[in-house]
Amino acid sequence: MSQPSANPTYKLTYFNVKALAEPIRVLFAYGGIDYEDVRFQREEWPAIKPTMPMGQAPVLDVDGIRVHQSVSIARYIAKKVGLSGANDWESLLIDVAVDTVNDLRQKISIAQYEPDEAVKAKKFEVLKSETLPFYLEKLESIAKENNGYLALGKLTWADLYFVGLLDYLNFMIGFDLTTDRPNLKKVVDNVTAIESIKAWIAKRPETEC
Ligand SMILES: N[C@@H](CCC(=O)N[C@@H](CS)C(=O)NCC(=O)O)C(=O)O
Repeated sequence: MSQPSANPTYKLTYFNVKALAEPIRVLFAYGGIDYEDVRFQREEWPAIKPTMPMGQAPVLDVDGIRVHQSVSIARYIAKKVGLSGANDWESLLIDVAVDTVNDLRQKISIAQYEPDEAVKAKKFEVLKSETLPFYLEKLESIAKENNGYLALGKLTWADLYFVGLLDYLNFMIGFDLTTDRPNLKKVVDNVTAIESIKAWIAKRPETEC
């Protein structure tokens, strides 16, 4: 099976939103890696969907070889930019943080994309009264233990993953999840203070989520 070159070209394809692609874009920005940021409109999706490996986006073309799954792609780019673990144990702790943030994302999504309005309202009630307080308290104490990071007490791709996803989570839930969570806010501040990421945030397209 063909493999990309040592210095490949990258093309990231996704809807014109931050959502699942933004952690990958933030990682590219952090590493100063050039890539083509292809964004399509919702109306274009039905024609694009059949061309996707699993009928979903985002996908990354690496030297023209197409891969899917946003977290796997983020982990791959994290290795390229030096934000993954130094050994298997460190990598495990980073993955634990990433998977916990992703679990939270999935729980919010289940409520957000519920088609029945009455059921959706009920799901949001449970989300706001039980699920969010539980997850946010856990994540807040993880960030506290790690001194404003989500793993290893230093910057890893788990922090960029969380911050990259945060606008989408906030959009779905309708408020800023870091409100009254000073240590989670510190994670955001630590990531957004990085010059290359600050520059990306300043120049990226304005999107609703
Ligand atoms: N596990 C996949 C999920 C991808 C996913 O759910 N993509 C959504 C957009 S956020 C999608 O393509 N939706 C359109 C569809 O399924 O038709 C990943 O993380 O990349």
